Amino acid sequence: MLSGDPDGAWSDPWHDASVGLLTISPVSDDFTGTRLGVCNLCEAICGIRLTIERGEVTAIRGNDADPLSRGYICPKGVSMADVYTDPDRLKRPIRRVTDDAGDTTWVEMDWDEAYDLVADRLAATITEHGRNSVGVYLGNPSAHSLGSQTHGTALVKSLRTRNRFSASSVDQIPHQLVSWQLYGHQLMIPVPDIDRTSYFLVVGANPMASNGSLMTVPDFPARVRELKARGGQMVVLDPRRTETAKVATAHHFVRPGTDAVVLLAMLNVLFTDGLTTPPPYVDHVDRVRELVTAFTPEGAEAHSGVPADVIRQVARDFAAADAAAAYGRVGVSTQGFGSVCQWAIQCLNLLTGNLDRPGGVMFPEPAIDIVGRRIIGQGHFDAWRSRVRDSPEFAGELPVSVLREEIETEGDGQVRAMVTMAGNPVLSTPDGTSLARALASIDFMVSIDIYLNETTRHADVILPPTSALERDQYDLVFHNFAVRNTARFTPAVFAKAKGQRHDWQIFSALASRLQSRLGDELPLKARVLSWARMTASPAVVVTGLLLTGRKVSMRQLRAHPAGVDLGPLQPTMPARLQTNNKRIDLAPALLVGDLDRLHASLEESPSQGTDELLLIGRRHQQDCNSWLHNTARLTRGKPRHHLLMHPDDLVARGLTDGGRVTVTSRVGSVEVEATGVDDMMPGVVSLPHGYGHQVDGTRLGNARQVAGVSINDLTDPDKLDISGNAAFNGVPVTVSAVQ
Ligand SMILES: Nc1nc2c(c(=O)[nH]1)N[C@H]1C(S)=C(S)[C@@H](COP(=O)(O)OP(=O)(O)OC[C@H]3O[C@@H](n4cnc5c(=O)[nH]c(N)nc54)[C@H](O)[C@@H]3O)O[C@H]1N2
Ligand SMILES: Nc1nc2c(c(=O)[nH]1)N[C@H]1C(S)=C(S)[C@@H](COP(=O)(O)OP(=O)(O)OC[C@H]3O[C@@H](n4cnc5c(=O)[nH]c(N)nc54)[C@H](O)[C@@H]3O)O[C@H]1N2
Ligand code: SF4
Ligand SMILES: [Mo]
Repeated sequence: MLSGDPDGAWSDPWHDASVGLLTISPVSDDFTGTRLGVCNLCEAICGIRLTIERGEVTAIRGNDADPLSRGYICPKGVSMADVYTDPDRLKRPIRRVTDDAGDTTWVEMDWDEAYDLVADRLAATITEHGRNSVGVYLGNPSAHSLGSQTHGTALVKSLRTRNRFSASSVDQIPHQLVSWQLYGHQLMIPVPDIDRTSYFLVVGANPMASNGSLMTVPDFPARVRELKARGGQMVVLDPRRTETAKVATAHHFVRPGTDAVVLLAMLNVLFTDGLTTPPPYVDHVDRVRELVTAFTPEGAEAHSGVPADVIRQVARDFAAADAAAAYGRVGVSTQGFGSVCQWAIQCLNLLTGNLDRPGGVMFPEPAIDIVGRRIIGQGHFDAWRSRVRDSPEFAGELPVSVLREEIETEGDGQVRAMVTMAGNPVLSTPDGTSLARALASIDFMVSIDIYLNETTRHADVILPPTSALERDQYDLVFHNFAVRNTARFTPAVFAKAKGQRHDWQIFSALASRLQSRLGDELPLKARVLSWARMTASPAVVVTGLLLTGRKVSMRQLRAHPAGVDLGPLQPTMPARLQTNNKRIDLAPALLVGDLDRLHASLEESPSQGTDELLLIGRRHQQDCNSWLHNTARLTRGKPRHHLLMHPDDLVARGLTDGGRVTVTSRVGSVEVEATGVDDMMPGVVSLPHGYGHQVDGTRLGNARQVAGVSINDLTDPDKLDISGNAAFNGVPVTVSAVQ
């Protein structure tokens, strides 16, 4: 347990010991001046400068002195303080109480009472039904909170359940699987060296809106302008003419879900034209040559709609460029052949000598090397399978698409209690409405979240941690994907309010209570170590981890709160490879094996002339997955939840621009306004994810400003990539006028 007063701003003795004289204290209620902070809303991790008047944030700007973000900030960063001041944000634990009439109210409780209740219920479930009867789901902001990284995963591990789930399996598992297979570590994911490249191929990503992902690239717009100014090209493959496509030198429509054949056909062109120059530490190049002979540009055109000439030209230009970087993101990882796509993208970079080359794709060397030091494990696949569907795990997690059936199917190993942390799977995972039904039926659920949302409303107890401006931050994850090597530690701007807890304190308190209830399963030494780990603050953990890296110390970081520049990305291969033999197997059996499934799927292409359209997702600059819909600043203006479709597709169905339509898939149907735009590829429609906030006519605390519909009431939990990742893109739907 923690010693000291958990209500104090610095509650643990370790913290005070670590910071010494260089501590920047959180601002007091009457503080007027500026303070540096960091935006944790997306992967760009922009440094920000807050203007504070008498303790209130009056303006947020980008920090010009930040060596990575260089003064950039987007509209979400400007709104960061809106979350801090939001009266709907939860600050005390609440418990759901249902009266005899079935009406629900939420009652505040104190922390100790809440911790005890949660620990009692989880421990009782485990004692009665075994370890796997507790399911865990980690949402996206877990990756953006230091405390969650240092203490949250430890709590999850201590539960020792196989029913672990996260937003990763609706996002980037294909990248992780491919990196593990090729480079020996799931997070050894090369990033485009955008500042030095001359040819940037972007497949299924929209960094102009998303600010980049698995590529920490603040100020993407300026970096693209610079790329074009030095004569470089950016070529985009996307079924929508996106914000990124509009600033590209070329954009080509691709039929959703068919990128694998396009990318494999590009490899085919490299081989037939003799354009391959792989590095000496790569094996089985000839096997790849054989495998791609079946994928011709003409065949790819028939499936994807990308002209064969374009496929040839892109492959040739890519190989001829001084330095080229191929990059694919959510559009190509959340589809049926996500892993094949990511593999083909790596092959494109490797075969043209662009891996580990300045201007190609490179491996960042963060001050805390989460890969090389194995702070995060290498990865593994199929060490166990899900009970009902027999789906393999990856890196200790099962696909979240199987969660509903694991809760609803009776029997040994059934999930009877859930822990969710910083997530909203009811809106963010396939067939969310059915998942909501399952969560409503569960014996016990606890959510660690700052809002009452579509998911946490099913919890028995919600434990709300402090929000981002109240806690220390060091990006353990995103420095590993940054386009430049930098390091930055940002102390909390505001003191934790009385009666609040940091997320790491919540994890620590729950872990220790669970341990005492479940008995002394661990030997004394392990218990002492785990106590030390769980009671040391995140800042102390970071201080220690920085020591191991020897690139920069906590003292230096505290002296330079804008961040320390560690220079441009450098070649590190093959020394840094995490494979046993320090070589890359370009044709691993697991990925090659999936080509059979690809061939089979090409045989059964959908019949032409049907009424079917293919549904894809969409992100807007002012959205943040399913949250931030409670801030007026980010939600005003034209509604953006509409179904986008090509005007010809509207006309063909007798629909009018702006009219209400019913969109129906195998899984469900939604009613929404349709907008005709020729930015859509004909035959393709798009809805953003993270909407669909209306619940029984009442708005929850996370979204009083907007409603919309949830695209994940249409997406299909049966459609998975080989990695277990959900296939969100290319969902067959029909669209008709609302009757
Ligand atoms: N159809 C479709 N679905 C998608 C996607 C898509 O492209 N198409 N994208 C997918 C992707 S890439 C992702 S990452 C997922 C996201 O899926 P999730 O992670 O499940 O959902 P979020 O909307 O990010 O939910 C974040 C929750 O964390 C809470 N929160 C915010 N800050 C904190 C904090 O500091 N601590 C705690 N404890 N809670 C906090 C918010 O209140 C919110 O409830 O959605 C996926 N779903
Ligand atoms: N503003 C904002 N920024 C965000 C987020 C947010 O919600 N809002 N979320 C953050 C998160 S969690 C993530 S993971 C990142 C994601 O970052 P990105 O991947 O850059 O974002 P998306 O907008 O999902 O881009 C996916 C693109 O793929 C296209 N696409 C869809 N289907 C296909 C297909 O079959 N083939 C091809 N080639 N393209 C296809 C879509 O049209 C879209 O343009 O963004 C992060 N940043
Ligand atoms: S791009 Fe915007 S949301 Fe992302 S970190 Fe920067 S300011 Fe925050
Ligand atoms: Mo994501």
